[in-house]
Amino acid sequence: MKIKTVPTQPFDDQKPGTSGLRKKVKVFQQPNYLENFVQSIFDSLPDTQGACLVLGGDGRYFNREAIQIIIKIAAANGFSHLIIGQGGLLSTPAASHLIRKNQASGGLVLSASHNPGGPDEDFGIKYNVSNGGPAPEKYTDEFYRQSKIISEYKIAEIEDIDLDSTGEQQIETFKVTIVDPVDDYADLMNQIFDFPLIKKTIESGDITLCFDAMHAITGPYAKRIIEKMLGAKTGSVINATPLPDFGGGHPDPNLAHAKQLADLMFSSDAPTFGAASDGDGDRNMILGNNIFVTPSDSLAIMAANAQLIPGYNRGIAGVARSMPTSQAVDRVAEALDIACYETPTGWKYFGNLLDAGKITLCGEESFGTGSNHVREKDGLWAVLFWLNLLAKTGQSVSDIVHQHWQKFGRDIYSRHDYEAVDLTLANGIFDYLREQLPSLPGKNFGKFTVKFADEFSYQDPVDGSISKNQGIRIGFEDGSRMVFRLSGTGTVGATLRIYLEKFESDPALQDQDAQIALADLIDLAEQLCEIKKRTGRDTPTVIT
Ligand code: G16
Repeated sequence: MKIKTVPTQPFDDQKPGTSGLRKKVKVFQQPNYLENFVQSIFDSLPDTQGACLVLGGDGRYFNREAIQIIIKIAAANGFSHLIIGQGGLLSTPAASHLIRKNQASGGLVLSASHNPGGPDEDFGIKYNVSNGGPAPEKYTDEFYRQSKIISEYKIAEIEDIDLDSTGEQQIETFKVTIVDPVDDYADLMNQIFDFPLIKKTIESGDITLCFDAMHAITGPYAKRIIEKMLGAKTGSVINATPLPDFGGGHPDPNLAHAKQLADLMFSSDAPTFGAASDGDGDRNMILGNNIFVTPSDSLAIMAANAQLIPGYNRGIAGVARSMPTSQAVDRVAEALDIACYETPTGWKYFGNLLDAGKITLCGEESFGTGSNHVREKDGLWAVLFWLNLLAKTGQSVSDIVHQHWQKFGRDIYSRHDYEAVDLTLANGIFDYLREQLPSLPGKNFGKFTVKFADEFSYQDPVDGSISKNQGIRIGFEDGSRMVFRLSGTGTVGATLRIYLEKFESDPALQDQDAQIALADLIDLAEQLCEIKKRTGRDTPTVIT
């Protein structure tokens, strides 16, 4: 195989964010941009000689071209085996599973997750390590360091690989296996959940459902699993064909972006269950007939009911949530007498806890839930968990949620996002917040008295590594909390996130609209951070 060494210059903006490197497609299309980053990853790995790599993406614009380039760079860097999803497609959790199942040295997933796709939109690339999980910081720091000193990359001069036919293709000692993207993942789900029971309940009409794949990667997975294997009517999965631009939509499963589904679920024709997933299939949104389940509540409900699911019927070891996620799961952990860990935002922080067996379930407010079955959050897994729960209990989504609140209380929760904020303004807001932190504890703001105010820092209980500056937390004596963070996944300016939560133990007050229940806290957040005043905006870009 002929290998070409190409001289190159570093780019100064290849620092991975919360989940890999995300940029506009046009940035990735610059000569050598993708090549540099992939070579920087390979230069950071201890050994690529003879190694096996999993490769696939969410099908967004530039996916196929990027895959052909990566195949050639991988071959030139000594990888001997690539496992690629047919058509270049793999959901993030399916890629995680394939890495684990094949004991691959790692994987590259091409996705900008829930960000829009298309020639003028976003592309992304992330590396997952041999446990199937996102590369921890010590890796991503090294990728960035290499990207700043790179002077050449290696590329094999071979023909493009046929991505559309399953089976093996061999070029000298280099082997490419094209696999059906759904097969192995569907088998894994079948092992965890009670498929016969779910199927029976769906076929009897006790569960009616709509799953919105948002023209993204979960279309083929949901068609196979929900319609074919579990017997839901054809058409139960909507927007099921992955499109390079996601049909012009924003593949983010929340009430604002999955509007078609949200409108249906809050109408008089609502089925009993509704769900959606995102661009790369790791996020989920859960709805019932006229009810939306917040991701934080969903995690807590899963933890409280895990023993009803075959894959977890021997109990769960512990749980974890990202810091801005509501404290609902903490209450369940306390009742179950199991550990509950609070980690920074980013799925990579759950990896060590899962590997060490300290936790079984984990989740984030950003529509991510998962377990030890893979090392990524998993959208369809969460949907199947809920379907199994509905089938097993015979209850509606609304009944399950209200019973949970009655037992544990409700953590009323909302997140306000301000997108594309000018970077200098955003930094000014954070400087202003930081200045106030030392003087806040003990201060009264109407009915709220500040209990603590700090900048979150995390020490990993397994390897002792420390991650600082992970968001500003202000907690109040009554258990309410607000958190301010800058997103690590946005691609334009800064995205400022304000997370608000309030605990309500009185069942008579639990059914309130979150924005109304949190109104005082929302006003106080503005008083403390001045985002509206400083940016001149009157409302958040997105409220979830
Ligand atoms: C990624 C990470 C998540 C994180 C989310 C939002 O999700 O994997 O752990 O919660 O981004 O991060 P941020 O608040 O920094 O934008 P995804 O689905 O985009 O890969």
